[in-house]
Amino acid sequence: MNVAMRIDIITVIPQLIEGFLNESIIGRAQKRELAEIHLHNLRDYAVRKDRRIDDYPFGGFAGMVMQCEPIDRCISALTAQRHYDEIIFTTPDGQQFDQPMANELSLCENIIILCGHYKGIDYRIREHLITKEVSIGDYVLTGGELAAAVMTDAIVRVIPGVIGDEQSALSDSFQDNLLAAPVYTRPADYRGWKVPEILLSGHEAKIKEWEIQQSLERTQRLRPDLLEKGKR
Ligand code: 6GU
Repeated sequence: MNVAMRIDIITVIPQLIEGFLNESIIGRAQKRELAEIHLHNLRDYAVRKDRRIDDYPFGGFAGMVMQCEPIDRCISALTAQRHYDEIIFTTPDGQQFDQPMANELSLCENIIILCGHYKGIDYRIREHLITKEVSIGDYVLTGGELAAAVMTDAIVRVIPGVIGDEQSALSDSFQDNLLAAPVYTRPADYRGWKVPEILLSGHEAKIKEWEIQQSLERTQRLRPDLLEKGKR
């Protein structure tokens, strides 16, 4: 019996992630019990009466820093209930998130994603509690929530059964370091813009060959770096 993968997201702005989780493919994955995603408001674990979870940095630097105690209390409450395979922190200086990482994380039973904010979190949390630091790209977001949403989406979508057609996730762009071939639907001729003849031929082997060739050509032209990556 398969149990749903569980993702716990710790954030100061749960509303930012909430809507997206309950919609479309990710919402359906949860209803079908293929994935279980829980949001935790870090302010519920605040130790101060004003529910603040940040404070001034030692050393007189600019900005605010998320304190150890609320984060430790929240993570401890979770780890007391079950084992977590990874405790992830979203941060622009983390390891770059990509398809192989999404695939790997989708095999986990339980993961925590802690969303970074302000100038960052007290570094001791990163040293003692975090097992993996992840960035979604070389740009800076105002907080880790969108990064957590991006990661959750990519992870959940490769869980077997989440996407209707099992083949479909495997034939994605990036899944084998290749960009996907173009796709078309009816009508075969729209304003004189024609669908490639081969796709209408019904010749399965030739169509497959066309798809591979298109895939290679587009990768070579648009993302030659992926072909290099594939060789490693
Ligand atoms: Cl994970 N967090 C923030 N704040 N900015 C980012 C990011 C994460 N990944 C890319 N930019």
